Amino acid sequence: MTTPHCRYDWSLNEVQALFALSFMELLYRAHTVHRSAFNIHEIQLSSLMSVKTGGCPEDCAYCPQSAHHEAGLEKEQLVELGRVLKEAQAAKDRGATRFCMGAAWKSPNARDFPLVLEMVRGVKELGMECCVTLGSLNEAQVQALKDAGLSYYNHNLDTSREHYEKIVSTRSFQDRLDTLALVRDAGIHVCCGGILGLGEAEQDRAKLLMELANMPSHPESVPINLLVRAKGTPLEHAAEIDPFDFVRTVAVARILMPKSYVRLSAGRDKMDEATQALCFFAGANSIFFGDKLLTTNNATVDQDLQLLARLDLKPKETASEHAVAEHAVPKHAGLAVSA
Ligand code: SAM
Ligand code: DTB
Ligand code: SF4
Repeated sequence: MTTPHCRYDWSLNEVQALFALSFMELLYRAHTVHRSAFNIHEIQLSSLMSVKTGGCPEDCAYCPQSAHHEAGLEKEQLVELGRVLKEAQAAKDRGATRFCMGAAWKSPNARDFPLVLEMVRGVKELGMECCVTLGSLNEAQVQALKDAGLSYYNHNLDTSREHYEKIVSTRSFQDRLDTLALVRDAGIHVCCGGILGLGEAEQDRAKLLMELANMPSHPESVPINLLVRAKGTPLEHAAEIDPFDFVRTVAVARILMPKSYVRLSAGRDKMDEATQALCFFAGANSIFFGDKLLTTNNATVDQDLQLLARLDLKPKETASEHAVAEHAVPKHAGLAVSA
């Protein structure tokens, strides 16, 4: 494996030119980058659990957990620590190295936040990487998560800045960037990606990926979700996207962010296996593993184990705690280092 060069100054023209490559040329280039940075036979497995479901004050058009839509979900309280740890242990036993917990919040509240910190500590004690997604954070919350040992914070940009306004009105794209900056500056790994199938144009996909790739450091984890068209949401009847366009987006993500884990995320239960195989060839090297995502179904554990075996892929065995992405400017560039 050679060390691929990471860039942080991609122009929209350059990214659009990648999307415009012939499909075979794009896949060839993405796969070449992929094998220069990773073991192409390894797939990282993350398991998901919803620790606080439904009743969210935000109005994200795609989300069944928003209180603004009638998706038929019961609003639930924060789940108990014991249940979380039992699920995390079960996820570890079936081979997951990362446990991700999601809460349907605009931002964490003072009553529940200390309990989430307990969950983070508990998952870390099991020897797993821990990721949470809790909405917007302030500096004190970020520091508390860091002190609890949090490995990753998931906070998606979802789409381009321009298209974002058509999808969410209760927060701005800039709000998302602000939380991401706090998380990154605290030294917590960033998990940040998007959703395809929100009625966006190819240019919106290019802009989303450019936004991610031009951050001061590449998000260590980049989830690419295919919209789960949940009943009762405004996007319930959104048009299906061409699976090859999904593969293209994964390929461009791999080229722009050579050292990041690119996760083939929500939507796999409706994606045929050949498409998933193309995504793995194009550079996806992580999946959500477990029968359920947050509130909707995932591909099942049995299906996934069979798929991995048929593709000669194996689960990544150890948690990749160390950063994989490098920084545009070395983190301590300002400090004099004398020989
Ligand atoms: N409330 C927090 C937030 O939005 O930041 C965390 C939980 S939220 C469910 C986490 C992410 O799930 C969203 O940012 C979005 O990218 C993804 N998501 C939600 N509903 C989805 C759907 N129907 N299909 C695909 N991805 C979805
Ligand atoms: C991400 O990018 N996808 C996950 C996770 N981060 C938190 C969520 C997918 C949710 C799919 C719809 C649901 O199950 O509610
Ligand atoms: Fe709430 Fe997150 Fe769903 Fe938006 S995506 S409605 S913030 S749970």
